[in-house]
Amino acid sequence: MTLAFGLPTYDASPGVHRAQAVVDTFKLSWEGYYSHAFPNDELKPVTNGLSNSRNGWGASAVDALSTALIMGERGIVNQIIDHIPHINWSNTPTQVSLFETTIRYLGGMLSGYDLLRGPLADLADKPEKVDALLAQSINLANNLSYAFETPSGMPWNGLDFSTRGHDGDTTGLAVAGTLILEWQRLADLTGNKTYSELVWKAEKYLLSPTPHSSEPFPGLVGTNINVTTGAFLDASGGWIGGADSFYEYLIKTYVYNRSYTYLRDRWIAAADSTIRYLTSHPDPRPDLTFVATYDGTTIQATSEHLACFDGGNLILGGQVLHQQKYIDYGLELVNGCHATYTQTATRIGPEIFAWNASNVPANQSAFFNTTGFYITSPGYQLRPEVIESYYYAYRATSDPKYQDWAWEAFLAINETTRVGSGYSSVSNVNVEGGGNHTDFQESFWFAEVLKYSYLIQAGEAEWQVGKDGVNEWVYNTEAHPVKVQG
Ligand code: DMJ
Repeated sequence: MTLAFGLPTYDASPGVHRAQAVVDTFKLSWEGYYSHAFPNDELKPVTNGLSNSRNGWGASAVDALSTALIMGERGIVNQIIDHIPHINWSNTPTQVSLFETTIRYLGGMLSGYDLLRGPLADLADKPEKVDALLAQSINLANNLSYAFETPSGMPWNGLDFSTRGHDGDTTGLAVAGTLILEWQRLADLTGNKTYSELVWKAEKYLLSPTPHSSEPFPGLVGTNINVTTGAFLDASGGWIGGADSFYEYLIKTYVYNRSYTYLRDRWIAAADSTIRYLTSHPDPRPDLTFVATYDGTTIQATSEHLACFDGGNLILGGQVLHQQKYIDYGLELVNGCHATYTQTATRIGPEIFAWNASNVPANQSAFFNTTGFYITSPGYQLRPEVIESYYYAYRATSDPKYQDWAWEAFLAINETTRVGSGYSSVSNVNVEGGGNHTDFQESFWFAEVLKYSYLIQAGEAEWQVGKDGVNEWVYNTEAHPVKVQG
């Protein structure tokens, strides 16, 4: 086996060799980041430079914690938990995103705390560093809390900590709808209900949307929201970026606490409407199923890498609710997203794709006729969603085909994105080599791509998604496992 450059030469048999290969990639990525960029946010692997796109609080380190824990990488775990007590959450020169800060930093620390207070307690060299994970979660949430001081309680997303300013009167569905899991967990761990009251006040506007026209299909709502009134500003959306994780958290927060039946029921409405109204098959490839987007009741034949979490989310819902129809539909979506990977030059799927037969670019008509889609944004930013859905598909079916698909994607990503001191986003998945290495290693490379690539090959553990719909842990949208309440 070698990880010096390019394709690792592992034994391709399933199981331990593959899992170890992913661990080796994680360690190599960590060493590059730790040598050249820690404690900044991201590594720029081509130039051995650094970046602070997430406020300079060490996003890659905090995002890597739960993966290092699950992989049992004790040395890395302790490097990260030694760092976290030194983060000053009140001080940053750049705008703070409530959404990104919640899912990466708050989610990362709470997950680390849950794992280190629970099944992985022996990985922490100093117990006081574990206590600091919760203390720092409280510090962070206290600094973020003024986001909710709006006339409606619907939060601003872009925050300026130095002036207590904000970025305007419009927020997004994914922003407001991807807070309940992390902030509820914080409330449950601390006993301080203020954290949960803030996010539930905002969530209620999303569960009972106004105006009526902003819910063009039962359970499927618009994307932009007025912060002053809590009302939706449009009726456009889908399972795409800007909206996606609102739907994801309906079922995941129900998994966290089964008393939230109204979240379950809104997820069922959204899932049923998706099956009924958004299901789409490309003309040249009727065997493939994609989920369309909508503008009101007008359907658009376009989707994204980001949306490819939807198959996994449908499968999770189907398992938890014991409804095979959602599992079957989710598996169809997983198959569609798999086709976006296997038919490109790099065997990695593009950022955005479409299948509107009357709008195919002339230079992609042959590609469209074979593949069933054309590419409208060709980059790959080390995103996890396709492998994430393979993971849920494998947990639901135990079919080793999904382990093979994840391994093939891992090898393709390794071959195309491995450069310099780490792994880089690339400009074009449909040319040999991926076009240019755009010199950026996202923190979710550590949190998500490597975690799901590992988990699907790894053995049973209490944090694995249940094969029978019963889960002890639930993964937030950044793949940080949160201990369920029951
Ligand atoms: C991650 O931050 C999360 O998965 C989020 O839900 C969507 N975007 C990235 C990964 O693509």
